[in-house]
Amino acid sequence: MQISSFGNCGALVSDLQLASLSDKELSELRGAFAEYGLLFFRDQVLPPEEHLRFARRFGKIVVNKFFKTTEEYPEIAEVRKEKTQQTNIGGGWHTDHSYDDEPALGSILVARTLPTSGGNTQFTNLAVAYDALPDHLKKRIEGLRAVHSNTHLYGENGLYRMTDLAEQLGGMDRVGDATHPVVIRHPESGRKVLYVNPGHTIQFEGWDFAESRELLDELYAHVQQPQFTSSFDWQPGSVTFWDNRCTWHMANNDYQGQMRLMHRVTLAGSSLAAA
Ligand SMILES: O=C(O)CCC(=O)C(=O)O
Ligand SMILES: [Fe+2]
Repeated sequence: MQISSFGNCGALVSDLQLASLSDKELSELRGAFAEYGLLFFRDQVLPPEEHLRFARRFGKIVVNKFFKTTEEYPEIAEVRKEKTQQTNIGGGWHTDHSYDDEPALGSILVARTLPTSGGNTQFTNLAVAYDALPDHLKKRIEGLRAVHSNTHLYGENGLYRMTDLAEQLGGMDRVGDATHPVVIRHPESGRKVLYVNPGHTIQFEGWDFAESRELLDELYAHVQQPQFTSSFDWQPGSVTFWDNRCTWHMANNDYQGQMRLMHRVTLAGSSLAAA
């Protein structure tokens, strides 16, 4: 097993097959996951049963409340864009499930059908971005908590409900909010992480919306700088495993007229403690 850093965020793991990991490889992989928060794999043979088996070896699966699942495997969410659809899933920066009290540990995404070009996924690392924050911003966010929601996306009149993705979504009655510390201590790496994201964070607890917006925008501009980000070019057989506690991702929507289908399994996490 070889691990090399990938762009400015994440690592490419080679010389291993996720479907036949030894216990030793699994423990090395856990170490790499804690260190990088984002692992890329190429040339994997990972049919749905093996996708689920790998996920279960790593942790407990949690099912997304809104995406359709595959017919056969209710624990695999379909990230699907048909040729005729304009809108894609996850097309803006976000982290998965931060609106839950116990946000997902991570997501394992497997490429099933890819466009001939485009459809990269971009990532950014929130532990590195936190460390690089200017001191005045670190001071301003110390001790704050933020509200994370999905109502503005998946609720009645939510953003996604207004798009041509609507018929693919369920769970309108399952919307809800959670609050988390703005700077968390990562449960495995022990690092401080900036835990807000453009998709789900709506405001700081006890602040008004406009005031929150201003500071959130300042933090978001910092995190999106190229020195913290990578862009992954999917190939048949590619797999990505990201840590939702310390990364953001977004799926590029630059392949109109072509289909793209990914399978996602999400791992359950725990409540997040302030750093
Ligand atoms: O399709 C992608 O590349 C990522 C979509 C997404 O946000 C997700 O699967 O969580
Ligand atoms: Fe996502």
